[in-house]
Amino acid sequence: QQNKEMINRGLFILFEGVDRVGKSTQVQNLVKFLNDKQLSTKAMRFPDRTTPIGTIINAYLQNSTNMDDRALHLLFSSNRWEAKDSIYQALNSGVNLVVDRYSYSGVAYTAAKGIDFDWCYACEKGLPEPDVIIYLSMNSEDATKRGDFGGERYEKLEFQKKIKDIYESKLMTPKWKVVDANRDIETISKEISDIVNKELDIIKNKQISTI
Ligand code: T5A
Ligand code: NA
Repeated sequence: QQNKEMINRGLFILFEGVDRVGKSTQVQNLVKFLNDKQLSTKAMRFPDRTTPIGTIINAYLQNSTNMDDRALHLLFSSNRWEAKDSIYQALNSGVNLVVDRYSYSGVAYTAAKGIDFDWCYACEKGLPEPDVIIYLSMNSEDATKRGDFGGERYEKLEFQKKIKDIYESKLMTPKWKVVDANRDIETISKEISDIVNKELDIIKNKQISTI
């Protein structure tokens, strides 16, 4: 017990943004940066396609199944709830988590289909809240020109613009760190590691809040 209180909890760092802005690339670089500093850090991603729920989501994303929009939304949300305990476990044991998409992706992508925003948000309430949210920003035309764009169901320009609008007009708060993603990978990584370095000291002993 006493020993446990001496461990600083891990930081919950989230990357958000539309398709192809470079989230997975930056997650990898930040995990490496933190581990190189001897700060134990793990990557996590949503959807987690490895669970039974994730398998259903994956089939949908690869255009091989159809599903009601709300049913799908609840699966994406469940896929986060089923990870809740392991998120707390990691943070409470001092492991930093660098997470690729989370609740805000869930809300933005479903609301962009025309489903009520508050309904979309409600399922996320009570999940552990990220300490730092890094939003990778670039215009949709440029994002769609990046590698492999167009392979999955949501990768259509008009839909990407709607998602971007919901992120930026309804989800973003002053706390979000907006990073220009239309630069070379190393420049972006440097800006992000500077942001995270600052937050490491500020957030150290703050309680984990919920959405
Ligand atoms: N979704 C997700 C929901 O609808 N609801 C939910 O609740 C959740 C969690 C799958 C889909 O599911 C939706 C959102 C998605 O449509 P995913 O598995 O995260 O989500 O999607 P991915 O296809 O894996 O990833 P993204 O398309 O979002 O791409 P990333 O991770 O933003 O970009 P990344 O790093 O893979 O890079 C893309 C390409 O660009 C290059 C890379 O080498 C790569 O080729 N690149 C750069 N090129 C030039 N300059 C840079 N700075 C670059 N950075 C990367
Ligand atoms: Na990705």
